Amino acid sequence: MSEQAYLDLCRHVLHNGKDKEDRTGTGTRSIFGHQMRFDLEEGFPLITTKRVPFRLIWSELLWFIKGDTNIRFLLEHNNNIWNEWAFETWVESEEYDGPDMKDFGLRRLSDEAFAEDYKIQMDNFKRNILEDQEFAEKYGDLGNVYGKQWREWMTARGETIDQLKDVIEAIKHNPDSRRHIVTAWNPEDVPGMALPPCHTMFQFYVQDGKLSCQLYQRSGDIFLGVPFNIASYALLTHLVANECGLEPGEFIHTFGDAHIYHNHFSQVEEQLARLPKRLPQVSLRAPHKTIFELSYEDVTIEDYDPHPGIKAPVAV
Ligand code: DHF
Ligand code: TMP
Repeated sequence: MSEQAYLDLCRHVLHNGKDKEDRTGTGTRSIFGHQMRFDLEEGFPLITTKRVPFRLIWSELLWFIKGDTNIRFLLEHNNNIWNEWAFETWVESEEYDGPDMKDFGLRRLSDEAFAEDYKIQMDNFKRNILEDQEFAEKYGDLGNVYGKQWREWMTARGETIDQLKDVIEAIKHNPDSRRHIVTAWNPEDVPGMALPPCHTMFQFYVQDGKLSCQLYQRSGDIFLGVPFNIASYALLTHLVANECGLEPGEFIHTFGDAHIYHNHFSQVEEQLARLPKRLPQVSLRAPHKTIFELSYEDVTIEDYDPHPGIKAPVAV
């Protein structure tokens, strides 16, 4: 069963990982180098041992596919997963004149009065992004993150490369190629990004009418981010396969630093005590549209009957 690969990773890191400090000051238990395989014919790999909100995964992927890097699109879809990284740029700017938000990621966890101030500032920020176009353009943008690199990589000559469109054309016309690669890691742009890409590069592979995808993820937050990343790339594989007249094959997930944050340990234990259920199915309502014509309503998840969600704080 596909999900077992994920549960095995959780157990492996919890028991055999080494404790390691990290940028966020939270602390992690970590390993370096790991690979999981998901056979997409067995079902759609949306984790069932806790509820994972598919609508957030699909709206984020749609945002990448559209080449968008501004959280406004996400907020319009009631998706809050990138807020903290845009908010950080706002509260560090000269224009911000509210209470000091330094280290808000950690402070909101231990200081209740601060957490209230933070919530007020974050709610204001979100409202401004949604209601004020100029503010959104200035402070909603995360830099040249995934969408920009996938769809509009800037060349030294001042031209752009649409990596996603090119790779789809190449899969259609030269399926045996070993060069079906999209990379989000643009070293020139990394310093200007709110968060350098975690899912950095992926490659497609065609065999026996099936399309497989392998992702290299340099850094994986096993409890929060990784279930999203698995489902996101599995969905991307379905969408690209559909467009190329292929069936989905395997999703192969390769990691650099795979870690569990110290404040996620009890949540991981709780999840590991549960038994996986049958995997759901993804359904494309408009199979004849190209990937670039899809809208939010065109993709749904069916027969998803997970265990309840488990909350955990995200490290900023
Ligand atoms: N930073 C860290 N430390 N870990 C991440 O996984 C991460 N992911 C990012 C940006 N920065 C990150 C983008 N993706 C959540 C999931 C994915 C994600 C960001 C956040 C998250 O908090 N998921 C919650 C539900 C959130 C909600 O319902 O709004 C979860 O329980 O899965
Ligand atoms: P880092 O840039 O210091 O590696 O921090 C990024 C953190 O975010 C790290 O815990 C990995 C996590 N992450 C994911 O696991 N998946 C994602 O898609 C994103 C954006 C981040």
